[in-house]
Amino acid sequence: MKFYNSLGPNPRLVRMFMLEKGMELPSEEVDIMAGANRQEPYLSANPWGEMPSLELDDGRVIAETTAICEYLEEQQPAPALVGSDAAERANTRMWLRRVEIHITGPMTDAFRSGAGQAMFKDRRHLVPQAVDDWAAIAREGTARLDAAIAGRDFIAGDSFGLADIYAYCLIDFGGGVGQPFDPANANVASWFQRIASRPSAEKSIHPAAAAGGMRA
Ligand SMILES: N[C@@H](CCC(=O)N[C@@H](CS)C(=O)NCC(=O)O)C(=O)O
Repeated sequence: MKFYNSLGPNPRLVRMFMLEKGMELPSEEVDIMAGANRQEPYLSANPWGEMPSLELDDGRVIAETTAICEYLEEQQPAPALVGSDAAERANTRMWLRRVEIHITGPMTDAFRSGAGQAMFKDRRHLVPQAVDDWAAIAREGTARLDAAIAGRDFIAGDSFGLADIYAYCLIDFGGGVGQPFDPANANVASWFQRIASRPSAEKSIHPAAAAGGMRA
């Protein structure tokens, strides 16, 4: 297998997942700041042009972070970060979708059309007039998450897993690009610190992140 790696919260979350699993894979760096992910040879591996992706030994390429993490979990089930039975896995997927639809999706759309506009203007259809609304939707989603996790340590229940890794890496990134979560969300704030204190949180930061002033 080969992991196509780069700066960014999405590759970071797969790195954090692998660190938690104790997995190490050969990797190839792709320079997203220079747009190498939008050119050959990367487009032959992943025509969608986004990072990260995982090339399997038979040449097939899996993209989308949660699909990559689920594949890695099937290769190495322990420790279970997606779930150890069908109900646990479904519960993780439910929380991943909730976080993505209500928080991280609108947050990253607001970033690309707002603070990240210079980088993304020739890469995506941007909607600058929607930036404030997307950011507001992400804030509302964070408040809903805050209420939902009252009384428990982790997003999907009693144990740490992929939903925590996914939400943490994206929310941490948001804080560095002008969309910090409101600390009045006390449950989210203590959950965030709980995940940040895991060694994998700092170890998963890309070496180029500091230069770009990013948590990614
Ligand atoms: N939904 C995708 C998101 C991938 C994504 O947006 N990756 C960013 C890096 S964090 C990227 O490739 N940015 C550069 C670009 O879009 O050109 C996933 O889960 O992998």
